[in-house]
Amino acid sequence: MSTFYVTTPIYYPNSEPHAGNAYTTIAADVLARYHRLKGNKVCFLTGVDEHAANVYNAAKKEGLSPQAYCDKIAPTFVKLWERLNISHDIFFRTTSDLHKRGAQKFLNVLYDNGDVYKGKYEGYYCLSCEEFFSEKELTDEKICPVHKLPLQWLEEENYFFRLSKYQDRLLAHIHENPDFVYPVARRNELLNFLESGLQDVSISRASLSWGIPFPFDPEHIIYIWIEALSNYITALGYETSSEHYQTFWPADVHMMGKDITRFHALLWPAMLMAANLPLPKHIVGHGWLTKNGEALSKTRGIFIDMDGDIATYGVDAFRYYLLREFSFGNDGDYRPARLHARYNADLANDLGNLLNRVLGLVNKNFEAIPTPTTPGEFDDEVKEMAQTTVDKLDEHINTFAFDTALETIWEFVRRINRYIQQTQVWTLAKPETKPRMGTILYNSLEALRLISVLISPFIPETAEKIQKQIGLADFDTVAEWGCLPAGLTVSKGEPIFPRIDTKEQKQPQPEAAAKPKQVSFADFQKLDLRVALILAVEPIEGADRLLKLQVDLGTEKRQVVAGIAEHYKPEALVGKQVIVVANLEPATIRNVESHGMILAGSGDSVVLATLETEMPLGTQVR
Ligand code: ME8
Repeated sequence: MSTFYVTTPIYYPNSEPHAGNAYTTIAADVLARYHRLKGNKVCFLTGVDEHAANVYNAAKKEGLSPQAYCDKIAPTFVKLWERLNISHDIFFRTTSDLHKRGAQKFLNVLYDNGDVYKGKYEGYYCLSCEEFFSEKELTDEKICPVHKLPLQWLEEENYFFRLSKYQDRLLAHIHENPDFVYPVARRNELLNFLESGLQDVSISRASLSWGIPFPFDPEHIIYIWIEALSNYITALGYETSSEHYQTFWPADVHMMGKDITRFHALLWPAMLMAANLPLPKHIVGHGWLTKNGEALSKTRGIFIDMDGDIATYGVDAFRYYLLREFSFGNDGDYRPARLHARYNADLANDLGNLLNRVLGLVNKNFEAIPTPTTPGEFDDEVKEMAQTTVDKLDEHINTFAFDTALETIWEFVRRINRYIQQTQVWTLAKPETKPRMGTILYNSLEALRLISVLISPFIPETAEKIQKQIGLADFDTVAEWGCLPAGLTVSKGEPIFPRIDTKEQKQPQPEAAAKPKQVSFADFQKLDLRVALILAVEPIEGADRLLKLQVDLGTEKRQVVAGIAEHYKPEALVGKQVIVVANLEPATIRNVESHGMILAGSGDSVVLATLETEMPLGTQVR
């Protein structure tokens, strides 16, 4: 059995956790759950980094000892992880004895191996980053580039770690292991930084009292980053070289935000080299979650209303939105309107309606899940796609492309919607076609079972709900076609994602938008609205908002330009049914001909208009 060890950063408990911490932890949770699904032995570590100056200061403000303050805040992290269905195996606290003893042993090893020496340090220090900044990184104001707060000038007799000694080995390691640091942009940043030269780092503080004392000089406490990074081994039982430690070290994935990739990809590996320990396999530094373009920050009080959004849309929709909407390495602006749109389009419509529709047809026409006796058109294509979906998903998860991973599953979801449509299964209830109807419904349910397995790392509650509705007694984790037993009694099918209309959407448009003039019914009838299928989509060079779509109207194919590029990725559109204004005068937009218009709701976000269930192409919409 393979092992898989994944970690999140240990977060500062200077205040309660925020959505940025949740983002990293949900991503790590997906990896942990995915590897458990594959039968791997998993250890998923998260925790809190308690010996920080910002924790000390926050405690002081509240008149509490730092320890009492940590004891108050640490449980708020555990509570959030429970709320978000995080499946961590260890919640680690750096004030635990296990960590203190482990960190001291690690320091002794570095010292004994000759990589720690005493010297003098002076420089500008950020108490929130717990990091010195060199003059060349700063402007005249000496403000922290991350927190925008004034830096402190510190001068101290310190112990130093010979980081510079490892420069060449680090360079070689990153060059020889192209997948050591994800994504590529982060790897390039590190290589540039490395090439400009590494300096030794100070690893002790004489002026502070809140921390772990040096084993060989108790007047000094261990610099927080050195202590914090060592949590990845101390939590496993490094101190006693426990069986757990031997099973799981080196880590497979250290997951984090881009702010701290440098510590993990340079300082930490150098420390491990100095202690003759193996290096973690992947350092993954994702982008910033922003609000109105600004980084979330406990220090600066910029928050996302996680509680409100989870209360409205549910935990799974929140998890889904975070991982589906943003490309993992890049920054992403959190927009409730987009969460809303994704909820209704991807979850309620594509997945929820599919389940509902299939269960409805089974209940109406059969006593239980029918036996597949009558293969027919499209069956093999669907089965093949099931396998390619499983394979592609593996590839995307292994490269931390969570958005593409979800899109891959949703392509399959939409394929099954199309399968229902193409086979017109609801018309097959007559005795002579009923065996075929049963087979199509069996295949659709098997696809839904498989989909429930594939989505389970991302949206575990939904996965279980689907399997329960299909009638499976225990959660089935087999991601292979053909495992669904016939004869199960399916449930009535309560909607797993009931459509949600936000207050804003129900409210009439503001007065400012003058009331449109009434039109006669005859005028309305002049519009020829038709159901169409999107066949292919391309961006239009030089037009960020526009996409060029090829659509099938049943009787003919058309090219249409639509201003939806900021709201839909091209690959997410292919296979969708939309409503087209078919008799609109042709127009040339940015040199591209457009023969019609696609209908969409257009407010804060843009959401395509669709029919509640699919209909034959070319059907008139009135
Ligand atoms: O740095 N978007 O702790 P921390 C996305 N204790 N992720 C974000 C984010 C945002 N806006 N803001 C924070 C520390 N994060 C150290 C770590 S590890 C040995 C020591 C996430 O509480 C992201 O993972 O400041 C980032 O790296 C981490 O929270 C920083 O958490």
